[in-house]
Amino acid sequence: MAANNFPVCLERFFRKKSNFILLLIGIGIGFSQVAGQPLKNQNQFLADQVRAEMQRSWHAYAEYAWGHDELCPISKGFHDWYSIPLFITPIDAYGTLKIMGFEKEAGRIERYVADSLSFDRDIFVKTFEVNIRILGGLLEMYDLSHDAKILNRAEDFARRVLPAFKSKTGIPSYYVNLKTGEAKGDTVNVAEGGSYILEMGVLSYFTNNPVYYQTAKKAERAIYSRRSPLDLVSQTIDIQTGQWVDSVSHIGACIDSYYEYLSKTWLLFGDPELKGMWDTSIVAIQKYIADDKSGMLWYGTVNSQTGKKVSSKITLWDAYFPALLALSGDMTRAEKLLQSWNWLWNKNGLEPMVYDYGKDEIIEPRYYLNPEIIESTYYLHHFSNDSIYLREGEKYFQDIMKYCRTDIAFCQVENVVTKKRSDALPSFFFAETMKYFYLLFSDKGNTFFDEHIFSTEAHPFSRNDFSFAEAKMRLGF
Ligand code: DMJ
Repeated sequence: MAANNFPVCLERFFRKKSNFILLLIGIGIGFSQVAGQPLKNQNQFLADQVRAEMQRSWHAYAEYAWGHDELCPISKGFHDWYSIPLFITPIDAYGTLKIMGFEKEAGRIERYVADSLSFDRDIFVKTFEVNIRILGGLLEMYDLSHDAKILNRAEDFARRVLPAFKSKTGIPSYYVNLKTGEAKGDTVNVAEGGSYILEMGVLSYFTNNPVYYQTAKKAERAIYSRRSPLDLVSQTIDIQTGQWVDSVSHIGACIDSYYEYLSKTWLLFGDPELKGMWDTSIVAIQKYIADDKSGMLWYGTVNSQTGKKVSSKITLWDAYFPALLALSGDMTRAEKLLQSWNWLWNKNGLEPMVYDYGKDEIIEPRYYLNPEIIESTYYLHHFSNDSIYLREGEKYFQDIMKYCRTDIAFCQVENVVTKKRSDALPSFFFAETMKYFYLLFSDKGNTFFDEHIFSTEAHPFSRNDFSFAEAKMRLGF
């Protein structure tokens, strides 16, 4: 009976136009729930998974390597950069733990830094590396905790690094001794010479002392003023004579964060001189270095004086550049370039350290858990809101889970083809790789992006904490 009457009911139902419209709306809502809801859950699930993996790896560090610079994730030992440990992994990891809500773990780091850590050490440290990891990490720690003791630590550390800048050009030496202030190493690459201005600017702002910013700015000017007539910098410079040691120019490893900081320093503090440097540089980069190869966009290496192409080798660090392009408003090139990187990642499931796009050949097959492709994926997802970036990021995460996960944490891979592993876990995995994965998948990611500028080591600084007018006075520009 009921079955026979059913079509009659339907006919009556559809005869009423309003009922029909209601039905269409219902189907629409149903569809959007079926299509939209699982996607949202999938991203939330991924964010939770990243968070759980961060916690697991952090606990492994705390159990096997506490107090030391890095965890050895296969042998369950530790590795120190110098004869005395500097607590590099915890300082780098702090912000990620805090952003993910691991208050207890972050609090333990904060207390150790405030009460027990000393930088009064007779060791020569790499000026660039300790600036981006230690000073950047301490400043992020202060920005998130507002603990005055942490700011004192950061300032104490910066004072120990400043003697490195006492060269004839103002570009810092490769090494500086944290106790004696002795500096050594007169040859540096442009990234090592010109990536201090963001951290030093933040410190100047917090301490109301322009000396940090001005010192770093002098180095920035020293490099920029030696650019070629084509407005291109070379890769390596002598910090005493100011002479270039080579004549290659590119946007990748060994130059990368110099460009990054021209743009980001302008965005965080509003110093127009930095904007001018960036605007001039990016025009030259697009004119001479951008390279279309078989429909794919890459950025190779050219001669800085002639602009002539000298190499099509790129490194996995170069994958930061789509993020920088997106940040400066060039989404067309940013998206095209990131698709080249995505293609390269998917050839092997992890990206090689050095690749020749001209020859389609892997030159260095290592993958060291680097964050740059994930960083760019996060930026591009933010600016485009295109879910393709979530799915590409998901693939990177799955591959890292598949090839780099150990029973206690994650490890580097010596060869992306054979997937041979090595017993090392760099601090930037905690500071950057996991942070960018989490922010990409998490609901928080979009707002967080708008509110912050990330350092080259992914230490975020809250834009609200820095007014342009105050910066002008405190930084002295
Ligand atoms: C990080 O330490 C920083 O991002 C640096 O600027 C270069 N890349 C490494 C991680 O790959």
